[in-house]
Amino acid sequence: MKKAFITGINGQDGSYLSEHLVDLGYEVFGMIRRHSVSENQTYRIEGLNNKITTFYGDINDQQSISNILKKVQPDEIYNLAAMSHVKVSFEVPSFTLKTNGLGVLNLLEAYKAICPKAKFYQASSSEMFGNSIDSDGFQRLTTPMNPTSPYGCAKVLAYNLVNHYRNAYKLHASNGILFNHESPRRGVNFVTNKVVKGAVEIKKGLRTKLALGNLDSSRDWGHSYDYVRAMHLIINNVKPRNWIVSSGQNRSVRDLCEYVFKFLGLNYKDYITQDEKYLRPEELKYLKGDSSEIRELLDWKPTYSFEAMIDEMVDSWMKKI
Ligand code: G4F
Repeated sequence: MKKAFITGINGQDGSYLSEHLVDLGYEVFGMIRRHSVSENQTYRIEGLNNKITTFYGDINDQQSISNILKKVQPDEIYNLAAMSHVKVSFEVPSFTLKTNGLGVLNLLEAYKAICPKAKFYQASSSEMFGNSIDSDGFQRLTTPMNPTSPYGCAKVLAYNLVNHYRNAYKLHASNGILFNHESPRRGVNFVTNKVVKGAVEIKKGLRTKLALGNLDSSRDWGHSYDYVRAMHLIINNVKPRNWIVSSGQNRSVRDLCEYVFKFLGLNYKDYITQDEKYLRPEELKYLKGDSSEIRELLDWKPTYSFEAMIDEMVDSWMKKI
């Protein structure tokens, strides 16, 4: 039985990845950062309670990582732990750099010292590209990285550390550069789930307006379920390397609002307002990823369209509210 260790196991991606690996017959271990509201921490992985093993730890706490790796001796390490909100990273830049940058260094050091034969996956992000776009309108591995947020800067640091540790110490370490990916398990302060939840509340007469920030930015949105399957393919490729995972299509936040409200029989223009507090000091305006390599070489393809994903999210909120 192969052993997988996942940091950030209780997040959106961690929960889908755990389910996928349990289904594939893995023994799954995960690290959870202590939080004052304990029930908020594990609701995404409650269904897996007796199928996975979790430990308290923190990517900023070298000792906790080393202790867990010594106990588990994993075959595969998935680093999904991060301060994942781009807007919040402007407010806590130092914490973001520590966690998303130096935290990865802590993990790489422990991995190199304790279980160097394991394979390593780093959750890299399309936020690293900032506003660089190739002339054909796509971002790919060769697109320059010009991050536009503390979050993006920290992810570039981690990306380079993974490349360096792979080259210097011959570790099987890979970066998956994932474009935005969503699901009903997405945090409600990310724009997709915020819009879906807000629109359902409006539909049910619980509110009359929804305030957003920039409606003109475009994102390449896929489903987390599809993207965690890519993580497993990436870590199991014979040769460690970097990959792009994306849908290859993009839509603006305005398009998202239009689709969600229309689905509910509403016109978004009657309900969406703009509030400066949701604007970012520097905005990443446009993301569209070229994932042709992973499709051709690892036979990965998404099962969800944008519409199917949003419909699932709407359905989930209609049942919950
Ligand atoms: O949903 P978002 O907050 O996602 P963002 O910033 O693109 O980051 C996500 O994707 C990255 C991959 O590129 C990940 F690395 C990262 O961890 C995270 O998963 O915002 C999407 C867009 C932005 O342009 C933002 O300015 O939506 C715009 N937006 C407009 N109004 C809003 C809002 N975003 C949020 N969160 N809340 C709003 O009210």
